Formats: sequence, structure tokens, C-alpha cells
Amino acid sequence: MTDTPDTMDWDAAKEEMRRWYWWGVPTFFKCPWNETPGTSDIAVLGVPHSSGNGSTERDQHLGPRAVRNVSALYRRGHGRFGFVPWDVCTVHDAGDVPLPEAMVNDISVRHIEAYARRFNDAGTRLVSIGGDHAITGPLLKAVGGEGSRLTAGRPVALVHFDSHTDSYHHLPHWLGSRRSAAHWSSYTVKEGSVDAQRSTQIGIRPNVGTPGSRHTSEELGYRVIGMDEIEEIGWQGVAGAVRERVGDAPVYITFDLDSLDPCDAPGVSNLEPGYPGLRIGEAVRILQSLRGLDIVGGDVVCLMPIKDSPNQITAMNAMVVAFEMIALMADRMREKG
Ligand SMILES: [Mn+2]
Repeated sequence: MTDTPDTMDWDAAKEEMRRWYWWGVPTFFKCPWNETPGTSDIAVLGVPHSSGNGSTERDQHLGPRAVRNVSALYRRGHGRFGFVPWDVCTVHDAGDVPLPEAMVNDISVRHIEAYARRFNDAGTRLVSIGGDHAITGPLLKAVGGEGSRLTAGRPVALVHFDSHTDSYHHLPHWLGSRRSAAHWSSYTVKEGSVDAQRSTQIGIRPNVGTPGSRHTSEELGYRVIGMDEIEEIGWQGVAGAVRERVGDAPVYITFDLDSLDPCDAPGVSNLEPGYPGLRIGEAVRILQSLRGLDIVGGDVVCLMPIKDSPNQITAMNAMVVAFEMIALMADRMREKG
């Protein structure tokens, strides 16, 4: 017999409803909302920042909200790793970085670094949802190099998925920003947060910038694996090359959604037509190949919800990538105890 409202057990009813992605308050992956550093193993952090890249539309600060709206759908077990990340460690939605001077990139990146450092100091790993790619500079400054708790003072090996190298240190500024979405992969090497000799840039398109536009990355010591090479070596070849370079270093993963093919990620800031990008399945395989490494942080950037398709496939693929990052961290915690 159906309960009447008088006898309804509302707590039981809520428990029953929790499994449906569209019910309740949309936190990242339906994780508990908890902004206190040190109270979770992994914190999923929104970084609603969009003043670091003005080269196209600028609404990347809407990214975290879009991923919250869809990601409850993906509170799942991991099919290939055979475990449930949420069962083996504590994962919280840590809210958003407060950015009261959001329109000024070079001030906001300092706010992002200081806010992220509180989590590192407390031993909590961050999976950050952007926001434009300028957020990765301060997130790397907070986790890599001298004084970092999570890396014991070591610089990180960077695993960087992107259509673009973002190492344009020959440009003095990008629409006025000196620590912009175009500069971060350079200054983080020069300032000791990233060890370029252990780092790889994956998915760079051959049809951007000027011929030789990868030189700035190669000068710094990065290995650049462009889409032209990936067509030859496949995801397996990329996986092997990345792991060989990383060695035993702590790893940070940054994933620009524009590394994906426009059919998998139409809602990104800088769409690159005319040359195929990574398919989501290939990107997932490369991410999964990092299994066992010490992933100290990751981010997913450049989601542009205003350009996404009605089914929100770009936001959904952002959540897929964030899920893989969480699973990699959780799997290592489970193995190491
Ligand atoms: Mn890019």
C-alpha cells in the first residue's frame, strides 16, 4: 500500500531519490559540500575565471556551474579499474574560488594560487573545474616546487592536453594580462613549479599559430606530441612516451577541452576546425594509462557553456575527464593505503 502523506518517511524518501542525477542540489558528482581544506582526500574546486583569455568569447567562468548541473549523472563506479572511487576515499565539492576582482586576470591568478595553497598545505588534492586556461598557472604554483606538501618540494611533471602550447613567452602580454591563458606553461617552468624535462604537451594542432610555433615549448624542454604524430603512434604510443618522461615524479594533469575534436567538444573557447582532435575515447585511454602514478592535482578548462550543444556534450565530457582524474587519485590511495 502506498504511504499517505501523514505516514510518509521523508528521510527514506530522500535517500531513495539521491540516486537520480536531476534531484537535489547540484554539487560536483553529488559530493557533500565542504569548503574546509584538509577534511577530504580530494576536493573538486570550481574556478569561475574568464579574464585570462580574450581571444574569443569570454564566458568560461560559467564552466563550473555547467559541470555541477550534469556531473551527478556520473557518480559511478570505474569500469576499467573495477572499483568505486567514492567508496575508497573522501571526495568533497569545495565550492568556488572567490574572485572579487574577477575582471583583472593578473590579480585573480594571485587569489587562485593563495586559495589553492590552503588545500595543498592541508594535504588535500584538488581537481579544479575552470575557467579559462590562465587558472592552471596559479594552480601549478600552489602545488609544484619549493614548499609544496603534496610533492615534498619537487616540481611536477605536467601532462598537458591542448590544441595550443600556451607557452607564448615571446608575447609581453595578452590583451594586457602577463599571466594569461597564453603564458602559463612557460612561467611555471621558469619559476620552478614544472619540470619540463618530465612533461608532455599532447594534442597540439598543426594548423595553429605560425609555422614553428612549438619552438617556445621545445626551448623550455617540453616534449610536444601533436595531432599529426598521434595519427601515427596512436593513444598507446602517447601513453608510453608520457610515462617514460614522467618517471617517478609527482604528476599534474591539465586538460583543455579544445584538445578534443569539435564533435566531442563543441562548447569550448578556442575551437580548432580543419584538423581532427582527440576523440574522447582516446583521451580517456591516455588518462587511464597514468594509473599508479602520484597524481597531485588536475584541472579541466576552457568549457564554454553558452556554445555547448543542447545535450551539453562538452560539459558531459568535462565531467568524464574530471571523473578519470578522481579515479586515478583514488586508485593510488587505495593501493598505497
Ligand atoms: Mn587551448
